[in-house]
Amino acid sequence: MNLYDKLLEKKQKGYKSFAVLLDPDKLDKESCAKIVNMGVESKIDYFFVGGSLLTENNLNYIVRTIRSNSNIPVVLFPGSNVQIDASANAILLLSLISGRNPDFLIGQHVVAAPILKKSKLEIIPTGYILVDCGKQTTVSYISNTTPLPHDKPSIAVCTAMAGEMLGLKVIYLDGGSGAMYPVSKKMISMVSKSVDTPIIVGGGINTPQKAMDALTAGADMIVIGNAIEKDPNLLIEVSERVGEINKTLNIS
Ligand code: 1GP
Repeated sequence: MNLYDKLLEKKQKGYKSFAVLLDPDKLDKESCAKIVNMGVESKIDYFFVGGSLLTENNLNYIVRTIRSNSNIPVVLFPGSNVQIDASANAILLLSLISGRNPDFLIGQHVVAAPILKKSKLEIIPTGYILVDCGKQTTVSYISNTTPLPHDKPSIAVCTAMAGEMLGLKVIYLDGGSGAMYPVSKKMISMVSKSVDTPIIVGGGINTPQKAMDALTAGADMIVIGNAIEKDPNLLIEVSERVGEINKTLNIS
């Protein structure tokens, strides 16, 4: 079963997933190995790899390190079309639908298409909604797009519905890396009720409580990057909390 079908099956059963985002620019060999080992121990669901702007040419090393030390799927979360590595398992093909910059809606994808076609990567078409979460983020600056207002969940709902109608398979609500606070519970809840796609939520989740808030509001998957780089033990705590929710559902 491919990753998307598995994710859909999990969603239908109410099962939650936890992805740890590794930003290749922020990790050295030692910290990468440490987080990968912790992810294996805690049985996290996915490693996401990527960043809005990569300067270190480290992507391939990170993907290989994860692949050779674990069976946890590696999903590319690319900031641009140069962040493709065929040795990963899948790629979120992000269309930045909260923005109005054609390059991030379709342009980058045109350039990436022939490379992706030749790869064996599973392509997961994703409607990426960037939400204002208290400060300007790299993704907002680099993509030259305005984030969706934090307190306007109805705009997020309409954006997610349009994305689903266009055929996007996943909706990703993102406050951006290192956001001051996460996407609101209200927005997550309203979006999750308005579309049938799996909902991924990330950006600014830095405590187990914030992770739980996003999941109980309706996220099918949460993504944490920055906070785990700062305190890798958060990976264990969040993983335990996600496991507790899933245990109550009595599914494998
Ligand atoms: C950013 O959703 C990811 O695109 C994760 O954000 O680094 O703030 O956890 P953080």
